[in-house]
Amino acid sequence: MESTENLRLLKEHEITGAVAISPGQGGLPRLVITTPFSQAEIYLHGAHVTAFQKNGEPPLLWMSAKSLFAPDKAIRGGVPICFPWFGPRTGAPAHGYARLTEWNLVATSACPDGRVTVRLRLPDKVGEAPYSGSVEYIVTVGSTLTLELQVNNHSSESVIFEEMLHTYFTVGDITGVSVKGLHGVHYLDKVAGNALKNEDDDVIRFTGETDRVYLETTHTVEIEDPKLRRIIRVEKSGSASTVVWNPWVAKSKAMADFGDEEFHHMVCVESGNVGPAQTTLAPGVANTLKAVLASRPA
Ligand code: TA6
Repeated sequence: MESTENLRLLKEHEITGAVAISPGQGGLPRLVITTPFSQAEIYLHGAHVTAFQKNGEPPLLWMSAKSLFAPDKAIRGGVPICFPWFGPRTGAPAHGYARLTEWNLVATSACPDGRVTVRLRLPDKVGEAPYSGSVEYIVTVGSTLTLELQVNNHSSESVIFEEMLHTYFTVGDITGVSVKGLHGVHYLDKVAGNALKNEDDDVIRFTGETDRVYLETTHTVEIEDPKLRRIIRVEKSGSASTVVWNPWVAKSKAMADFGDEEFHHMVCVESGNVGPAQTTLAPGVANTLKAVLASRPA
């Protein structure tokens, strides 16, 4: 629970009619963003965008009804920030510590065109990898949702890290969904022992657990959802890896914070730089991972 004083300081970033700040689920500080086009929610915990919905459309981001909202737990859904590593690590949290850390709220702003921008900064972690630079996350809410993860290496040493915007999208029925844009791209198939394969199909369809790390791709990906009659578009820059994931039956049952039947209504299409595409940042250099999430009627 945030202290009264901290909440008072946070509320200085409120913008009437655009940004409201209050305790959210689990008492965690939450920004509620309202624009003429959409609504969104961002928790300081993990700088986690937990909701984005365009007026008149179903939610674009998916959130598990069983997600926990606790300082030592990752939120299940929305856009978890995986940083500075992706995947499991012995003796350390899976997908890194960024999503388990309360980020600092740096600034909020409302643009004349109605879009709202929120800037957050990862506190330097004592004892963690030397990210003595600044890691900032800029979220822009409008008719689209733009996410930018900026890593600045202010140290005198190169830093090496992985990063992934692990985005969960709402779909009407996963068995009717197709994902386009990755034809011909090599991928590591994590449900086949990380076998290296080539995407031979024009579109990806889902008939079982799917967990693929597509390598060396800057492609825009589209998720076609006939049940919700919409197409979701994931455009990115500063990213060479795309992950596609649906846990299906067994993996869903194995996750306490994921409903057994929830896999029918979600798919992850994630944008980042992992594995062979991990980032090495020389001293004084910065880079930005950017994803623009959009949707249109189909
Ligand atoms: O991005 C897919 C993935 O790496 C899967 O292997 C699965 O572990 C998923 O992330 C969720 O990870 P989490 O640590 O959030 O349960």
